[in-house]
Amino acid sequence: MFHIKNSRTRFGVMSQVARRLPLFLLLFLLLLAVGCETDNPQNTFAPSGDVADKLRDLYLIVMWPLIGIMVVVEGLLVLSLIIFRQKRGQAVPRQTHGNTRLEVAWTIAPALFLFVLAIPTITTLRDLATVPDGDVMEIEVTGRQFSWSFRYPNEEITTTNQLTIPINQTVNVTTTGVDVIHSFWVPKLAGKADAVPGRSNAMWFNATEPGTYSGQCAEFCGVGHWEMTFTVVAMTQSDFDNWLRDQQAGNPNSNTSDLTWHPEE
Ligand SMILES: [Cu+2]
Repeated sequence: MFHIKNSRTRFGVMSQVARRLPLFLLLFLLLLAVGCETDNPQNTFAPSGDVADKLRDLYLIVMWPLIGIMVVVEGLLVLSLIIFRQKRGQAVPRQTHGNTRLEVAWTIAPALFLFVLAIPTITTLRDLATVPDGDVMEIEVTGRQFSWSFRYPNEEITTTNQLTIPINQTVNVTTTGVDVIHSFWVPKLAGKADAVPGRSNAMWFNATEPGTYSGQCAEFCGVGHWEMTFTVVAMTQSDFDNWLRDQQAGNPNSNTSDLTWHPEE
């Protein structure tokens, strides 16, 4: 057992901790900075569609005030620890219990804050639940152990593990599963839609920039869950029309893009 014998050893331990503090802080900042990498193919902070944009905005609207609150609360806590710490030879201070006015205040303040936050949250939820007016491309998404199929009911084609769409086109996916619950997720484009056997969920999104977006099953669905990746390829309308014509003609070379996402690309 380790005993702190007297105040001298205690201060010795403290100064050792203090000496290593910069190293710990540096390590902490390094870990924090790693999270800022924006090239990640599934980075929700670098959205490429209107839905993912709205989700990121909502996240930031909530995040910044929360960081402010954390700094104030933690700052007051640390300041109190330093200012009111026990000093040598000091008598036990007057003990107080409860402060009605203060308690009412710190109950009402967070309630008000949550109420204010509810406004952008509900607005965003309503926006995302309503498919925008205009031309909508319907896609029937089916998740199975362990792949995805995408049926285009109006275009009468089906693809596997790759969903090709035109840019700036509202896409409405209807998801279902055939065996267990899966979840359709393309982080840079939209949120998640569970693919549940026996029922269907719907979600709309679009891609505002051409590109290949990596998606994956976001619901653990068995031993092959890790390989349930897919891509959404967004292309210009004319490229899409060509692709679609090839698909409908049954051209075997038309769907040549890799079916799974390769991180090294
Ligand atoms: Cu899965």
